[in-house]
Amino acid sequence: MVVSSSGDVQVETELKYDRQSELKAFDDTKAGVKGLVDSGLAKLPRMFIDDQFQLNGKPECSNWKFSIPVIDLDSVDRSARQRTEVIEQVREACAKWGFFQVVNHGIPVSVLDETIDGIRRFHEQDIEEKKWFYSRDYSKNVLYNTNFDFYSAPSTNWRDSLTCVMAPDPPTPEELPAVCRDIILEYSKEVTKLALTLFELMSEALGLEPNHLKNMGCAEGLSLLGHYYPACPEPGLTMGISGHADSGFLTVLLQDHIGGLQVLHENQWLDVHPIHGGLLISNDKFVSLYHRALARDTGPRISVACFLRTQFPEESSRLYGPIPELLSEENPQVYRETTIKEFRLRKISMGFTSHESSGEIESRSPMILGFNSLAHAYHLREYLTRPLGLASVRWIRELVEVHAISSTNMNDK
Ligand SMILES: O=C(O)CCC(=O)C(=O)O
Repeated sequence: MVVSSSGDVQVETELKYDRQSELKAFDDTKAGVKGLVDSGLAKLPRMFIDDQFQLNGKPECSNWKFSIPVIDLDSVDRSARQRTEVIEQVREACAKWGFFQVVNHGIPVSVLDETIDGIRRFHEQDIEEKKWFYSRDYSKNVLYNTNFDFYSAPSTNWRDSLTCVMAPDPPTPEELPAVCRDIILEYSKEVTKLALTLFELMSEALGLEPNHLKNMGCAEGLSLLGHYYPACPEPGLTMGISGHADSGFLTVLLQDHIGGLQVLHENQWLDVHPIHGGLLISNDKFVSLYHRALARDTGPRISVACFLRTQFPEESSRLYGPIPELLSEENPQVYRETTIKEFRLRKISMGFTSHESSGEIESRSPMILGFNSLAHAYHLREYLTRPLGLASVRWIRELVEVHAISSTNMNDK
């Protein structure tokens, strides 16, 4: 065929592009994004280019009008009055944002700094040492790779991650990478302690007994993800982590000073400026916030996400659904119950990028967008099969009523 216009050239190039082969060749190196950067690349390989981000990304949209709530946990055990004040702050932050920063949380800053350094050491060690951990077998407790949804996502994120499943069945110390073993064990203990405090506060914020969420098993499973985002030669073309909402009960996120994390609030992407010694808390109760991390031309950026989630055996027939104590005639059940297996399969098949790239967010009806934020609109579909029962029953009910789809989905067992 004679190519006579730039349009035709484009079509021809598209036809020739074999994404799966490019992915496979990259995956086979086991060197991750860090390996690419070390090889001295100046332009982004095609597999990383995120067309949707270029169209919709508007990366610099921080807005001074909003600031993410910062909650000081110092006074939580001082007096009943001070505890009540903190609980009220938690309730409001969870309901309005689904995301807040905590300071004076009890984890020494030296532990936070060493955790970041440990994750850096892992990713920056000799490739021959690191390769042993490279895997896509998520039945393993410890592994490293580039993107969990690597082969299914429409574009690859500029990020490598070390995954360590620390509870309920922790790896033996020897299974953890030697360069960060001690600090991963120590940080996991500290995060679990903090999570128990937060679950108490959240239970009380819901009007439940302090131990309610703990007794439901919310703090039994812990996965730690140590992300490494190398400096990117063309940060306007790709994402560090695509927009998503977390699927566990609670996430505790530690980030270094580089920045790049953004949350979607009232239809705007807001920068989450790092606070040294602070931790970000995101949860699935009230609102589960849509967030993402940009690729930056400075770096590496390091973050450590700890997901408190259920870890019952995948085959367990245990059903998760709305908390019975929160249901009433005024607040009837909106989500159907589901098993962990069903939920996981759905999450894996959706990946991160599918929501944005499919245009799902952009194509919401004006009514939904007007009703609340884009983040909420995104959650509508996911929540209907969400098993954890921690969502705001009242809010979801209203949203579902607006779209009159409640009964269809409730019956969709
Ligand atoms: O690196 C970050 O700041 C975000 C990480 C994140 O969103 C995740 O691990 O789910």
